[in-house]
Amino acid sequence: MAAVTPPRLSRATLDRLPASVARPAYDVAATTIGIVHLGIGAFHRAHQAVCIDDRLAAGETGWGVCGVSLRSPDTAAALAPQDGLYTVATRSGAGERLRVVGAVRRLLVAPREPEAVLAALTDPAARIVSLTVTEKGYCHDPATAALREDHPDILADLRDPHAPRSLPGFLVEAIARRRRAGLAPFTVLSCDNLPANGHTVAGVLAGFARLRDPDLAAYLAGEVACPSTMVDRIVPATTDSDRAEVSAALGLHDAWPVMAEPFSQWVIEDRFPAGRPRFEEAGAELVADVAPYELMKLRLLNASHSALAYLGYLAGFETIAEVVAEPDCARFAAALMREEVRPTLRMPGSVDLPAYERALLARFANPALRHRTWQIAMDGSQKLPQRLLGTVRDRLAAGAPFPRLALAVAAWMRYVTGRDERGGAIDVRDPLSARLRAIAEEAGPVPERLAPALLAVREVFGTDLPANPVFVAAVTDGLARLSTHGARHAFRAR
Ligand code: CS2
Repeated sequence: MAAVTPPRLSRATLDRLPASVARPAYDVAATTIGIVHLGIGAFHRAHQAVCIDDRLAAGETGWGVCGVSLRSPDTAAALAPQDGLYTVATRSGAGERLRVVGAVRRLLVAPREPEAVLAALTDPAARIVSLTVTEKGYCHDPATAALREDHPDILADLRDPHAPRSLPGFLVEAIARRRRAGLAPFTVLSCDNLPANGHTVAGVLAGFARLRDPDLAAYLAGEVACPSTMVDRIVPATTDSDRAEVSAALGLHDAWPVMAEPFSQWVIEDRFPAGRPRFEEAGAELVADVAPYELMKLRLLNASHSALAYLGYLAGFETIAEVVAEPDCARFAAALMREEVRPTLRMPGSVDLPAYERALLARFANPALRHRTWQIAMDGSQKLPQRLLGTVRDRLAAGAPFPRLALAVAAWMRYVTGRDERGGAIDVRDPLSARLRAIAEEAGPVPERLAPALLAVREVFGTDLPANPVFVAAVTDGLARLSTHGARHAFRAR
């Protein structure tokens, strides 16, 4: 017997939802767009959009979101027939809560309709352009944060600035058009896991504008606000079984629900000349300086996530919860945070780092989130600098040891060779994967050769780290441990 597909989630079917499912407490159709979001993936939908949904419900109805995909049309294809509605499934050992979010009012796909995206960005009502385009979307050099002028998308956007494809290309063209039309610029709100993300995006925009027109670069520097933010919520990729389970619970088909942990944090630098929703009334923290919070999150959460992902993958674990269920792996992460990272952080007095670290381990252990080590291992060349290497530099400057961070870097090296400990192929997803693999093949497996060969990748390690004998020795030692005893044992030995 053919399975009966339930009706689609949409405005017309909202009233069929079971009472247990939360839904927009406002007239979704009556809201208007005030925010254009570039990179409408699962993270935005589980994080910023939920906060905005709360503000729409509180009556700030001019801040709906126009969600733009810079690459794949998949999210738009899933959500457009649902009037932009989707479910956030909050999962923990205590069970699951479902909430239908109405904040995303329009969906666009940049490669298919670049003019429509530019029109949305130049609409006078668009006062914030927020971003979750992942590290590689910034077209920058991760080690220096400068715009990569040789990036293929940047070269294409310089040749044809009026039909852009990159993030800097879209934003600079939109700002130029607004300026010509006498419209105030929007605030650019980066919500990516980059240190000083506002400063970073301002830097790539300035770099791109300078190549186009120095006068535009000066305008940008003087007029466009790019506040920094720290964003945090663990949001694993949605699987087909998640889709089926959520649709069954709704009694309606949701083509792309998002899965999230209960925890959510958003710290925002309060610099919005064009106005903003009262994010603080939806749980966000508005502060004068986000930098300490960003470092805390990148160096504690994301660093231990990446360390557990590379070591855990090599040791044969599929999810982060499985890794930290092993006492010696959990001890490794706790010691990495306490002994190697914590001494490098300077936090406002109100922040209790030991409590934050304990809470992280509890979040990683969430049994209901199947967050795959393979997912976190993606794009390591773009993630390592801000997650691990900034801390390493601080430790080197202080003459302090960092064996666990070095082991994590070594595990990344093992991982990008593309072969696991049993000789099986690893599906390495990284913009540099082909180059990294070629370097590893040329160097061969001997740690004394493999370590310096990969350390020469300047975009990741800069020029200082490969020249530092203490760092080179620590990473080589980590690789030697991995190849002699394997990752499972390496967790234990530390
Ligand atoms: C993870 C992050 O995939 C990854 O690299 O470390 O997405 C992490 O889950 C979030 O930053 C948590 O806020």
